[in-house]
Amino acid sequence: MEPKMFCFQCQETAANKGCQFGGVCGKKPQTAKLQDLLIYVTKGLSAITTRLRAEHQPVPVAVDRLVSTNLFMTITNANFDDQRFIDQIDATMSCRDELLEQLNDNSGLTDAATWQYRTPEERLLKADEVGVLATANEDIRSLRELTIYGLKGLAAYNKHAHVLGYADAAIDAFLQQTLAQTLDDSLTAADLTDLVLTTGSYGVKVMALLDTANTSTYGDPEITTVELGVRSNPAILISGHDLRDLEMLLEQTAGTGVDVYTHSEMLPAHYYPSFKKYPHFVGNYGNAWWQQKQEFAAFNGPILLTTNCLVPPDASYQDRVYTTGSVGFAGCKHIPGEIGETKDFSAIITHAKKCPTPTQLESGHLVGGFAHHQVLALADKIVDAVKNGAIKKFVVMAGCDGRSPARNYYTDFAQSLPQDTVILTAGCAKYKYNKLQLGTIGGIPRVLDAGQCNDSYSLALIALKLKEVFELDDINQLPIIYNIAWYEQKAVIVLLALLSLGIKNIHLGPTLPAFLSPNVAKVLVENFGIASITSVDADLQSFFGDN
Ligand code: SF4
Ligand code: SF3
Repeated sequence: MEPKMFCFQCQETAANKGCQFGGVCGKKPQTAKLQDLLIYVTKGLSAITTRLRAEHQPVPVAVDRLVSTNLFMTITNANFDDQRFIDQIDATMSCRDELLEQLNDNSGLTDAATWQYRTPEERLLKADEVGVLATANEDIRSLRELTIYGLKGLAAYNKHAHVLGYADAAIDAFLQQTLAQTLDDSLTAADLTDLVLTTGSYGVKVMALLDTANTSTYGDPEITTVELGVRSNPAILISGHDLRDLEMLLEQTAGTGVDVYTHSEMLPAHYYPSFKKYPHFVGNYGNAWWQQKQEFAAFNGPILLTTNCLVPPDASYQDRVYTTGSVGFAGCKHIPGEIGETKDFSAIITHAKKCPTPTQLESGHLVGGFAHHQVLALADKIVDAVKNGAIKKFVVMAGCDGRSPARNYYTDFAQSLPQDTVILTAGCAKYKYNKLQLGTIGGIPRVLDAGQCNDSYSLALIALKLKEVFELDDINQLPIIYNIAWYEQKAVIVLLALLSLGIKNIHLGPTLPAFLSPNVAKVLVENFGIASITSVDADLQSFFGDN
């Protein structure tokens, strides 16, 4: 059968090679092609903005936001709505054409910067030509896509910072310049490898920017107990990563009798002081994104998806799913609102009032809030525990969760760790072990949750602080093991950021990315000691030896 699409950007790609007939995630071939085309015209726009900057001409902030939004929309499980992609392609092309007029020198521009279409058929024909497989050389393709996926993660975090009014012109310029360079056939594999590593260093910068945006706006995360049970009011479930959307929703639901619960990556919102003032902000409902079909059905009330991960909803609850921001699904109601605008959540609040209360899934609570500020406040206690041998090792288990049964490895691994180890986590990967009751060491929980995947930045800051306290020359001398679970492209930028900080011997699972060609994988193994996971026993042996 003739392939209908090609996408290999996430960990669940078909046969760990590529989705060719429809996405494992539910993405349709037509949607995949429109995403390819959106990326292509965004590269063209970026080629023009990069040249404008070289000519010392200004690039409007709205264009920086557009580029980040476009990349964000193509992240796994963000947007499945073809019309949204068509509108975005058209908006990007008209912005591109307007800026093209302003160039002093428009010679030798790439096709992506000038291409036009007249009919939907022409649009689809172009989409067929510009996908991942347009790069014939498998190593160049691998490095280009590794860069682009890193940039997608970077763009997502950048957009979250933009939403809160924080931007760094150098990050936007780098993002656009690098995106444009993925079209440059003169770059060698060595040039592209450098680009991958530089992308990682900008990953650190963007996570730092978002950390500043989040903590300046909502306060520093602090140790917090989060309820897992339900109350008896109608309620809204909010998922994804966008804290500004949560803030607007909490303000608009205050006093309405409608409660608000978090799902998946929104759980860490409870750790921020600013959100604690809302008595109707109840707790967390459910687990990581991939269990949403059962959990959204049981929630009974409306659900607001602010970012990935959205699973194409079942008909039984689709009318209760609302999307906003970069998320979309044809048939689900989309709540509009540009950066800086106040969104109107009245429709979802009215809807909630007509719904039964949530069905209780579990009871008890979780404890989290161990981002850098809180952990550094506990530094003396932690350093003493390391010095007196109560804590022998830290294990960074950040990243994403996913539906593959192979990921039970992470539950088993966490459970089998020696009692004198502490897990440092961030991202939805935590749901594999955050309800295990792994106990405490001298009052310090054995699972320290820093927050969302972008809060992996906190884990890096904690490592750097420990390096300073223990007066080490090399971050790799610390008693820290890295066993990262990846799924989508935000985990790619987290991984590249860790590499750029010089961290070596990271284990990555449950499989190595399909987009790493054998040669590119070899470079990562030889230069950074990256390894895939094997079995719990074998990995524990390799990390801990016979101790
Ligand atoms: Fe396949 Fe993942 Fe791409 Fe979806 S995002 S089409 S599952 S590779
Ligand atoms: Fe999870 Fe989608 Fe990546 Fe922010 S919600 S970590 S997978």
